[in-house]
Amino acid sequence: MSEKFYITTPIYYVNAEPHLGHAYTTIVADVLNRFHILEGKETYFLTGTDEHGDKIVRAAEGAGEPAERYVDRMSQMFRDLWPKLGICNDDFIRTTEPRHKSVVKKILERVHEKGDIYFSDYEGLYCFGCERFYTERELVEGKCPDHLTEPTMISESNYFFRMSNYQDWLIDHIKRNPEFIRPERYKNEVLSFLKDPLEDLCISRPKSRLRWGITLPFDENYVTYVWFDALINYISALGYPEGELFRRFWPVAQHLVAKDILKPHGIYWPCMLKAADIEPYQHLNVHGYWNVDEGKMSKSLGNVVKPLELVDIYGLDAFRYFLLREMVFGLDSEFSEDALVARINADLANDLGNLVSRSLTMARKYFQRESVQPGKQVEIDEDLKRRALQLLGEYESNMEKLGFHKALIAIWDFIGHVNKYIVKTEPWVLAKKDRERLSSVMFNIIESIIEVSVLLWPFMPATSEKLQGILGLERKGGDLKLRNLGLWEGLRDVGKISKVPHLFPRVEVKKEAGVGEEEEEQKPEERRKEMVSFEEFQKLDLRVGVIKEAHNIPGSKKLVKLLVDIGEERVVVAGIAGYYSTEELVGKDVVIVANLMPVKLMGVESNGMVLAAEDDTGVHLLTPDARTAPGSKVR
Ligand code: ME8
Repeated sequence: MSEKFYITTPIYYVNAEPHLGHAYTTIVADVLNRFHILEGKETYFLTGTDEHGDKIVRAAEGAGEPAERYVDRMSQMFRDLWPKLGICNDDFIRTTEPRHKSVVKKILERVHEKGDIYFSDYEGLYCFGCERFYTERELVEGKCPDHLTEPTMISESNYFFRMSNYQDWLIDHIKRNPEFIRPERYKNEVLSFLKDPLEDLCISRPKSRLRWGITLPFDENYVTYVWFDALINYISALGYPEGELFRRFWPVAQHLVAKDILKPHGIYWPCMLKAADIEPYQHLNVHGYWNVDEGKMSKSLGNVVKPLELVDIYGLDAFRYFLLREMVFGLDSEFSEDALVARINADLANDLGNLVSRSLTMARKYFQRESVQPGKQVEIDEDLKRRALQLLGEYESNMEKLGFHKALIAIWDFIGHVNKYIVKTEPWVLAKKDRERLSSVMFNIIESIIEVSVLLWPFMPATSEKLQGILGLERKGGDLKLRNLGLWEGLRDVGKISKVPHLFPRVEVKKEAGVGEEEEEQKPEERRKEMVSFEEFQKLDLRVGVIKEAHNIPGSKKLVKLLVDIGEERVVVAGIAGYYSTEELVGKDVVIVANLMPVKLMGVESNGMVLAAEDDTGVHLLTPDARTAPGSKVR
């Protein structure tokens, strides 16, 4: 029997349209799900919508619609969005569905029968935004820390869940299962919260105040608190208690949430499960926030980023790649369109785009499957194969640990090596004089591209499938498993190679300054400068150099710091960050102005200027057309 994997996203509130944050969590869940498919596992992926509670009632009133119609319409927006973001969820649950309501009632009955639910008078400070009571201690300057509003004093009789009964068990469980809540910072946050005695959880709302919810099975006059209702979706969707899906997938359940809902998932939910005699989930994976303009995205601030608008402009795979490459899982990230464009130009148009277009165009021209028949001797490039295997290992271990950005860095590192291999082996020269060797070289290149295409599938499914389609691979997308890689035998499936489309067009960057200096956009006739004498020209010391190191400059989107060997080592700052990745710059031959007055840019002293040409397609470094010794004079 194959191994299993079950991943969930939060079920999103339907009081507002989906935004970048919802898109990110759901895309991460999709990436994880696809990765486990590549590992050959049987997977299940659940998302959905959270539709009860005060907040929803108020949103429906605001929209002038009955709650039923409002939640149907809003939930459909989420459901419609996911396929447009390449999301392949197996189920979509709504808390207003009968299949969910009946499980909530079952759990309530069970916990009630056990004696873990009691009725009591309560007076407390209530935040309508969070839909929960706050203790004085939790408030910041008397206000709700999330909504920054003063809570309202409410006095009423309610039902309470004896969460405090499970505090010691939970502390022990977290300590014995260090990966239960991850990354570690969030585990520590929960443990630190558990240092103080847990208060029991108020799990009901009187119908006199709120009717929009699931009626308590043991008291007609109350509805269930929205969090107690919502968390149960993770098992109701699996058909708890008898469902086949529940039996198969619950033991391997993993939740994915942002840090805003750490407490309900890290504390309430495990205690609820324990009280209902259900095994706890396996992992709670917690990520940080996407911030905009240095603050959290929020409808009231008017800084909500709409995912589909970005996808329409930049394409789905570029968007998915950016989100996963840019955010370190667990930490916050600042969203900016400039950063997205820089990634598209450097990583996708340049590195991946170049590799794909040059190799597959050559493959189409020089190579078809017949060139490498099984049994025919090919010379495997051991260095490339070793790197490919190493990549496979790094990829798997990073993906398991939610280190998505590291997995992508490892793939791009490999792409850099394959690009170098092509430059070194010069297949276009071999095509004229050594067809045998050409077969071997193309074999190594195509095997590398097959590996890249498979590893990219979770992140960029359409691109991956397009690449595999060009190669005429018989098995595509998730059909190729990780265990098929590493053997370097994917070629057995390669068919007729088709025409190579342009995968990632470079995005034009408006108003970018020229290399090394700020320059206003000028009309061509204004660009022509005044004449200089030969003597004046000779004052310039132009040298050939080779880039030894390249580093991004923190806080700058445009500048990179280069260490250039021009016979001696020079630090040069260049405005090319949006056009080249640092990995790609290392090893490049360039021409520099070696006697330019030093200048400090973003705190780094630059001792020279790298020459580059700029047109509508971007900035291109000037390079001698044959290897020239570093330090050679340019005349
Ligand atoms: O909390 N950055 O629903 P919700 C990253 N219904 N992720 C973000 C984000 C941001 N700025 N903003 C939102 C609820 N998210 C409850 C959940 S589950 C049983 C009930 C994502 O619509 C992130 O996943 O407020 C966060 O946890 C979730 O949306 C909150 O969605």
